[in-house]
Amino acid sequence: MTEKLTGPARRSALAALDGWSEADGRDAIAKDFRFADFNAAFAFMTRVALKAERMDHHPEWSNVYNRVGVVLSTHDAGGVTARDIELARFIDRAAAG
Ligand code: H2B
Repeated sequence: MTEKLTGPARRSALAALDGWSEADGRDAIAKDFRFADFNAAFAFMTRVALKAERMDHHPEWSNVYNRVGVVLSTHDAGGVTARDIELARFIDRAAAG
């Protein structure tokens, strides 16, 4: 199983990401995205969904029109692991188009 990221390794992994922060009240990272409209938001979610299936690692997310809130955590590990960091990097690229 992938190890939970803690301490300095976690802080530097998070610092290397763009705009991700510690989720409130749980061991997870989070970021909110805003797009031009629902079509752009859903296209983004589709790109992320296909990647999530390939990785067998899935985001927790919500969508309201052009906004998508994403929370990443590795359920099996009960916290943030390198798999969440990898998916977060992909998600940032997918949001950039
Ligand atoms: N996604 C996330 N975020 N964490 C997991 O531990 C996880 C997952 N486990 N997607 C996978 C699916 C597991 O439940 C299946 C059975 O491989």
